[in-house]
Amino acid sequence: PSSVLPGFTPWPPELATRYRDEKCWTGETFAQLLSTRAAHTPEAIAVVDATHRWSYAELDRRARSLATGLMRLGIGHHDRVLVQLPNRAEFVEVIFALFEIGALPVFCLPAHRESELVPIGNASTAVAMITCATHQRFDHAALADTVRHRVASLRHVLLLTDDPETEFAEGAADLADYRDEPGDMPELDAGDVAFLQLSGGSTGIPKLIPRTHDDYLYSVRRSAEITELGPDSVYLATLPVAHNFPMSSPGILGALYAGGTVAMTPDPTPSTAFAAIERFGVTITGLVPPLARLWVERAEKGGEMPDLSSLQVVQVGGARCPDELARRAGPALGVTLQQVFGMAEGLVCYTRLDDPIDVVVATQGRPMSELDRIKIVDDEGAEVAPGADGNLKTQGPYTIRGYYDNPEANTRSFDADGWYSTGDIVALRPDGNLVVKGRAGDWINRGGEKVSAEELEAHLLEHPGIRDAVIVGTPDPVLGQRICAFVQPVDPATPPTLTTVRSFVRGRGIAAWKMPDAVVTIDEFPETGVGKTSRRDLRRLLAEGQRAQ
Ligand code: J2J
Repeated sequence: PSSVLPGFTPWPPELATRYRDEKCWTGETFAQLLSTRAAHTPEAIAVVDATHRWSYAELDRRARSLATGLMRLGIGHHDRVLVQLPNRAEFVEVIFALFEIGALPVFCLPAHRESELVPIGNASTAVAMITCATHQRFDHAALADTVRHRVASLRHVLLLTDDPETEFAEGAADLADYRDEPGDMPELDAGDVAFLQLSGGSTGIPKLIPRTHDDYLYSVRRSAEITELGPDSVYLATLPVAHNFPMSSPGILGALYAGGTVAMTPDPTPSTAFAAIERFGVTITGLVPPLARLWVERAEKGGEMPDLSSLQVVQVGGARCPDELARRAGPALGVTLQQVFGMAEGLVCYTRLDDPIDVVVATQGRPMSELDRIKIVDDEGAEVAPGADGNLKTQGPYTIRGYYDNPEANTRSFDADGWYSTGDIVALRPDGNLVVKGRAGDWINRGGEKVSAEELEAHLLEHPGIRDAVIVGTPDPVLGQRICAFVQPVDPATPPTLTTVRSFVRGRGIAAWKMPDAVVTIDEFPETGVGKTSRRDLRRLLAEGQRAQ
């Protein structure tokens, strides 16, 4: 099948030709990548976790086996499938099974709950959901059942379980029952969409990011080159692997591209992750700044500790890494630090492994491709003076030209010439490296997890004791930003407390990282002086007031 996915915005033909001529887009699909590796180094270890150790041949056979079972269920080309799995070997098996048949994984996070999963399921008109029965004592089978009832298109729920005796709700089946004898796989086009990634901090209709085999494999290949991956590399998936960063920068796909090994850990804290590093001989991993701080502090403390000597590179990204932390990280962990500034929509910047320490400590690096284009503009769209702060826009061989089936979001984020507005405020140094200064958009970056102010406000407005609410990101030494809820109570005599607000929003089924960190009661919201109150101005005002305290 070679039809174009409806709702996908392709690159203009002349650019597509250029990206092919320049050998960015090579025409290889993910399924071909895996089968090539399996043919060349069948015995090499592709994936390990606490209980699995699969060679490339084994992974390839498993992926085709599951693909065959999924086809038996009627899942096929372009069908969207919600995938909500923690960091375990089966994640790789499942996504490659879907890649084999041209079905599109929609990458959900284990922390997502029904408030996220239902809109994602509906926006993608998903036909199936693949999740685990339980994870960290949470009943994902029950969650999937709720999602199935609220997403009309969802026909199948497949559950990964460690216990073959488990009984599921009606309409759910054991994933293991679909591991069939591998059959023939369809021919696929590398220009086709391979999966849908999620954009951080979306409000309303989720912004789904369609990535093609061609464009994504290019970003994976360049990332693997820049991080110098090879057959001896062992990448530890520390962050939730559905995130774009551990998936592709270079992430698990980079490790597989290079013929190396993917190691999975479900728990990123030093006690578990350090043991995994020793056990699997991990050479590289990626962290968000708060996690990097935990690791650095644990390593600096010294004492009895697993052997980390295999570790060569630690990447930090997803949120701004404080210079002070960047300076300590390399020596503390005995590694080369690499800063990564990327986005699921495309553009990824890296400091290079041989960059001077000043660049590694104080910048978020430079685009990975010669063909990436960036410009930094003021609020009127004019390019700023060299070195000045401005809004970052980008386009290039692996940056999308539009969200999936979302004209409204596309009007906001993409201009007629195909420039994507990242929402990031950055400055370009004379040496070509970018420094991330902040966000123009209304979402909060809480240690790498993105939270839409508007989305959380909408939840709070449902609270019977809250008349109005404004969510603001306030500075936090560890997380970068924390979530502060300004609330105007219905009855000032009994204002809602942090505990009651948190339990209320938790009850609404949202990801735990979106919980407010603080609640500030306010009698009246300040006017912003432009007549009608703009919530964006209001947020800015409250944030400034909070900072001044
Ligand atoms: C400051 N802000 C950063 C950084 C991302 C690699 C690495 C990260 C992501 C990611 C990714 C930052 N310093 N080093 O997809 O492939 C903020 C910016 C950006 C947004 C994107 C990858 N690294 N950010 O974090 O799609 O605001 O991707 O626009 O989740 O995170 O978020 P996301």
